This record gives sequence, C-alpha cells and structure tokens, in this order.
Amino acid sequence: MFRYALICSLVLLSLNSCDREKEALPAYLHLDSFALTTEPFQGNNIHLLKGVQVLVNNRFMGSFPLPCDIPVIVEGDAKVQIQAMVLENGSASVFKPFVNTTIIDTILNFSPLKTTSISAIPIKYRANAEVVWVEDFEDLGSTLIPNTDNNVLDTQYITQTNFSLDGKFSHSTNALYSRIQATDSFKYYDLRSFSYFSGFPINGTAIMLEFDVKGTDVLQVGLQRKSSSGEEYVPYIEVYPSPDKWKRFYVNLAYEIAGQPASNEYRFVYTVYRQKDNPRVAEIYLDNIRLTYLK
Ligand SMILES: [Ca+2]
Ligand SMILES: [Ca+2]
Repeated sequence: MFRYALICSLVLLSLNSCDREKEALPAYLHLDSFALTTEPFQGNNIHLLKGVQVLVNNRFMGSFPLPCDIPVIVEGDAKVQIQAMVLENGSASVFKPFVNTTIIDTILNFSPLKTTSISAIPIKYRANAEVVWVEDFEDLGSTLIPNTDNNVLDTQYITQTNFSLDGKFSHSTNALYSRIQATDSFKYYDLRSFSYFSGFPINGTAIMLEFDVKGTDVLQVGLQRKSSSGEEYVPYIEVYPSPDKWKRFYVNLAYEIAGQPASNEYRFVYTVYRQKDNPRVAEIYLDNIRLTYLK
C-alpha cells in the first residue's frame, strides 16, 4: 500500500513538472557561424562548419543547420555545449558531427522570450587531432603531383586565383590548376599525394580529408592502397562539376580504412574525368587540403 502511494505521488510529481514545462515560456539560443583558429601546422582557418549539435544543461536539443534559433526552457545561467557538424562525403542534407574540432562548453544566461546569441563561435582543432597532411599551395610547392601515366598534352601548375566559399573567406590565393586539353583523347587527369601516409586508426575513428574544389568536370577522390599483397586503387567519392563556385568537402576516409591492416600505406588521388568525346577543355582548381584524425 505504501509502495503504491509512493508510485502515485511520483507519477503526479512528474505530470506536474510536465505541465509546468508546457506552460513555461521558452528562451532562445541564436547561433550563426563558427570562427576557426588554427596553429600554423594545422593549415589555414577556412572551413565549412555549417551545422551544430547542442546540449543545454546536459539535455540534447538536437542538430541544426546554421544559422538557427533554438527554443530552450531554461531561465538564468545554463551550461551550453556545442559540437560542430559538417555535410560529410558530399551529402546535401545530412549533418554529421565533426569530431576533430573542440566541443564548446560555456555558461550562458537565458530569460523567457529573450534571445541569447553567440556570434562566430570560437573553435579550434582538438589537441589530440593529428594533422597528417596540409597543402594550401602558398609556398608555391605542391605535395600533390601528376601521375606519370597522364597524357603529356595535359598540364597542372600553381596559379593565383580568386577564392570565396559561400561568400566568406574572399581573397586571392594560390591554388593548383589542372587542365585536360580539348585535343587529348584521354578522358582523365590524375594527381596523387607525393607521399604515402600510414598509421591511421582502423577502429572507425573519423579520418577527415578536407579540400576545396572548383571545376568544369567530375572529380573522383580515391586512395592508392599499398598493402603486403601489393598496390590497389580504390575509388572513393565523386564530386560533381562546379565551374563557377568553390565547394568544400569533408570526406571521411574511415569507411575505407577501418578494418584494414594497420600496416597499410595510402596515397590520396584526385582524378579529373572528362566526358568522352567532349571537345571542351576540362579545368579544375584544388586548394586547402587538410587531413586529420584523433590520436
Ligand atoms: Ca591557397
Ligand atoms: Ca605546399
């Protein structure tokens, strides 16, 4: 009997608190963008962190594209945690946490029906983020080199060009320009990382290859895998043409590298594909390559 009464009163209490929450007026958390700061060895501060996962007082509020206004039932000081998210592997709509940057953990003050904002949320790479490869072509040297199988008609070189990403980071920069000549009967042009890289986690931890691209034709990103049984090319993702606008990609290579022997070595391959019999010159620009994972 006593136990029954206790359960009843617990149920009443929880109903009561639900009612109170329904009646409470929400405050709003407004988030607009991230401002990334980097150490010199981590490359530049260009990013496309376009989404957030938010916890308020340890309650998961959800995932949101930026900018966003999140209703929260809190008053006074509250603990706010923010995880940056990206559109992984070229997805147009599905945000995934970008775990290689820090989680923002801060105290903000909220009032009913008032908006509390953090503008340009400060973010960094985590201290345990291993930066494997960075290439922005600013030193006029390229760690991405043409494959010896390419047609001699075609070419690549570092050139100065205008850069802008969704209207941000506008500046003139050095980028790697590749061209397939109209007279070339080959339909591809192949660029590879000069080095083989190894020591990647094989437990499914994100291995994130970031880069910016602008080009007239399809770009395939792949891996040249070197294992005890030899070398093999593994195509990974295709990037659709974007002749006028720079696009940034966050490619998670873990889907290929996880579960493979830890001793494998990899080169990263960018291949421009021109449609067969297309008489156009194929042109592609690459910049701001960064490859990171958590140690
Ligand atoms: Ca550059
Ligand atoms: Ca360089």
